[in-house]
Amino acid sequence: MIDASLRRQLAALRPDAGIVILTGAGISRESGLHTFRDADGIWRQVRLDEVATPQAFARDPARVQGFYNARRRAVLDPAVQPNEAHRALVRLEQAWTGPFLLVTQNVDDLHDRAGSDRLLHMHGELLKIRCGACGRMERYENDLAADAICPDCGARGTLRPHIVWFGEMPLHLAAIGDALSDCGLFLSIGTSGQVYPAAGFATEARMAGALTVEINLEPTGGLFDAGLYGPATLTVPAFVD
Ligand code: BV8
Repeated sequence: MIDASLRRQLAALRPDAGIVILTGAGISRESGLHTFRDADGIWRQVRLDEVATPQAFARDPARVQGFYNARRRAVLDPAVQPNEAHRALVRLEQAWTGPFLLVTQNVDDLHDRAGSDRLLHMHGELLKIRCGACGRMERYENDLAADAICPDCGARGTLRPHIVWFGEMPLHLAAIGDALSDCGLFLSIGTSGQVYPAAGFATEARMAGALTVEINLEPTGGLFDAGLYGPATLTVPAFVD
């Protein structure tokens, strides 16, 4: 599955080279969660500007909370569990002696549950809510009502999913930028590369001299040095092990 040229390039990586991995919804597909832009994807069923922007929340908070309540329930479904791809990345993290950072665009907690440690959720986390007025944050596993009251500041209707909506600033960009600038291998796994700034990370890594590899069901058209194509539960373990 890994061709001889890629194998040579990987073998030439220095043991102290940094690894940065970017994951997207494709890695969680085989755990039973929908992607966004595939034929049965979430953004094919719901318009993102009606549920995933600050303007949508201001206009119709009940609709937005309902959308995220359903997504929260889906992640908490006992059938939804980390898969072989999530677990392979934990093995890579544990085996690699150089700097390592796993950046996920996913708002599910499957990397966390698999045991990834050096992990940043750049688009937030479904199982957390925060108060837009006072910043209070908590883990949250239930449905959230649009008129809920913040237990700290007493504001009504300000509690929201801890999600980076379109038009909002993604999280941890400074730490991600530092890791990309000191990166020998960049892996993009299960992401269509349509959403910025994440879609620009491969270019940043390349400018730092990194080998860039895409792992996906099919090529996305991004600028990568090599690609491995097929279901993540097969390709990611094949790459790692
Ligand atoms: C920002 C949480 C300023 C939400 C998400 C024009 C108008 C308005 C805005 C913009 C514009 N042009 C650019 C922008 C900026 C905008 C943007 O990029 N828009 C795009 C759509 C054009 N970006 C933003 O607004 C971002 N903020 O820019 O701030 C800034 C920042 C930095 C510096 C200066 C200024 C904030 C974006 C965050 C949005 N929130 N997530 C929620 O979850 O409800 S993003 C959304 O897309 C998803 O939630 C997900 O996180 C993200 C990425 O999607 P993917 O994970 O890639 O999923 P997708 O379905 O697309 O692809 C799945 C892939 O998996 C496919 O390739 C498929 O082949 C593959 N696959 C499927 N099955 C498998 C598989 N692969 C392997 N195995 C399988 N089994």
